[in-house]
Amino acid sequence: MQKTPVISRIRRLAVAAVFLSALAAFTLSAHATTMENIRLNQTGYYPESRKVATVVVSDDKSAPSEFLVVGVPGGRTVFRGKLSAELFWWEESGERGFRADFSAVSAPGRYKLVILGDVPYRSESYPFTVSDRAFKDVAVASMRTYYFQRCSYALARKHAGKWARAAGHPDLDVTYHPSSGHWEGEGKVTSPGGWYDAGDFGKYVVNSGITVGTLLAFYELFPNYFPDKSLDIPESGSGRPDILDEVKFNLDWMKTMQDVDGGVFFKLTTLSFPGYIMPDEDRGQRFIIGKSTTSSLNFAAAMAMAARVYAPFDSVYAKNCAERALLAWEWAVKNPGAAFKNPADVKTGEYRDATFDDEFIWAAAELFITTKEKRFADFLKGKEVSYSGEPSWQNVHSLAALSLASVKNGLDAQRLDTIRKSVTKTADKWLTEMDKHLYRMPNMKFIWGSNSSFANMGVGMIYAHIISGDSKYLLGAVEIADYLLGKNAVGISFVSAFGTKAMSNPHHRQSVAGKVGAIPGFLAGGPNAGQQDSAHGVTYSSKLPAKSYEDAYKSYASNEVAINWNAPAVFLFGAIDALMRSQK
Ligand code: G3I
Ligand code: 9MR
Repeated sequence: MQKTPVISRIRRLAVAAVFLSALAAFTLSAHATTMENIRLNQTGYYPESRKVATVVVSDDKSAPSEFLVVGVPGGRTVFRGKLSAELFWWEESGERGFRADFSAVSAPGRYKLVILGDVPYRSESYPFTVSDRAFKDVAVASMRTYYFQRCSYALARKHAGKWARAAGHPDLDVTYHPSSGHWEGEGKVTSPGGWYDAGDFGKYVVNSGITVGTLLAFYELFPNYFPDKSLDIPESGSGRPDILDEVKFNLDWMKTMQDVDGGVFFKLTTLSFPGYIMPDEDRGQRFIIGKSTTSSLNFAAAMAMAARVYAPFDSVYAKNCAERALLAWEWAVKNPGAAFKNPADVKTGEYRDATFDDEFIWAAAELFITTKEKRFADFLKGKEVSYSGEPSWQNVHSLAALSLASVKNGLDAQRLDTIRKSVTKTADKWLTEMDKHLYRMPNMKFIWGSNSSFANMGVGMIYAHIISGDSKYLLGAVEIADYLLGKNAVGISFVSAFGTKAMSNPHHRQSVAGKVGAIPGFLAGGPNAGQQDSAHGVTYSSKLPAKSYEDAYKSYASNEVAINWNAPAVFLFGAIDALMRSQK
């Protein structure tokens, strides 16, 4: 008898709960139509971030004007805002849209945006978080990708999880290609280790150089960000920062690419790209190919940086890096115009470059900082060194400016001031462009690897922030990271495993052949107006530059991953996370 009131109360509550959840489902279904037209960072924002989503509309009169930010789950409204009065237009994506500024939402939590208005605009976004370590996980994952790129190396389940794999390419019996200046009869070359360049299994010194340069530059500014035991790699626990253990894996290989005369070979690959197979299945003969001014100078710059960075940990190793850097430099001075071109029988990556001034300046700058030798000061005298745009594997000039602007060196105060101002001036130009842009982004050409250009712009903004102390640059850098994580014209997070709709089919042989999904933390090359792979089985849904992207494994022109593209992503995510934390 006594039970009845209790049971009936429970029943009444249950009926109410069913009614409420039905109401919630009804409210949601009224909204839950198109997530695609709200473009925002699908991973997360810092409490202090400027939070601006892009709401794409078609050109009709029923355009929305208001939006909500609601909690997930629960749907409690935490903010009600108005869309921008201005309707923006971006010709690169052929899109028209409003901005939704929800910067005021700063309490840690999980949310989504709900656009109020008539169909078809009534919609809600992918969920995102607000957290004071918003980019920590993506920074760690993007740095951990280098472990997965290790050549001649088995990935153990303990560190690699379901992506564990056998070692591939021992590279203990590599053949000299005649383009190397040696011939086969001289015997086999031993050149194990290093990182695979990208989705392919080649190892290219030019690209290794800029990658190591970017990662070591990050270390010089943020030595405590990836400390020992932070990356869950086999060397974790060595007593040395994990980032330096990982970079050393590639440096050791780079050293094997130096010829006896100091010059540095161009690449180590098969004659053509293999199919979609695992590293250990790729048994084709590998060759040491070419020797060039660019490979020698990028090697010199990277080794010069390594010499100063590794000195406190291992003076013998560091000294060897310095000696090798000098030998490579001297070779380049004697061979200032040795261009690399693929020999007729070689079809792998060419990293074609016709101008070497930028490589000379970068190598001289790093050698000057490390050795303080007068010959490098003399070399830099009278040469313009400035930061006028983001670096790329092809144009490394601005890396010289960034190092000189931030690492202690003996340049005179006036020259340093000019270099530093060039960084803030370029960052100012980008901020001005961002103010006018639908997505609040700097203007850019959508070339092969465009995402790395954006990431490098973000890195430039980080330097501008460090040089000036002005947080407007840091906030700008965060917005560039937002682009990579979903605030873009295809509405996808370009970083694998980060975001509800994240890149998941990279042109990455291990990921394709492994059949266990994409390894997390890789940045896709991104929209590429060239669409060079359209003749090789890739169908693009748009011809517009900012939409020239397909999350398809065959799309090597828009969806490959590469060590030189991930490096500025690591820098950007890691620097933002470190700086946001230190601002508190
Ligand atoms: O330099 C011109 C520039 O003047 C012009 O405005 C622009 C317009 O398209 O093109 C520029 O040349 C482009 C060049 O990259 C430099 O950006 C070429 O069109 C473009 O085809 C070339 O793409 C390179 C690609 O290899 C093909 O060679 C990428 O930068 C480079 O990152 C990529 O690297 C490959 C390796 O070869 C092999 N391993 C994978 C790696 C990543 O895809
Ligand atoms: O898979 C290759 C990729 O790693 C390179 O970056 C790209 C550009 O050099 O080339 C890819 O290989 C393609 C080749 O160039 C053309 N035929 C299709 C290949 C992809 O399966």
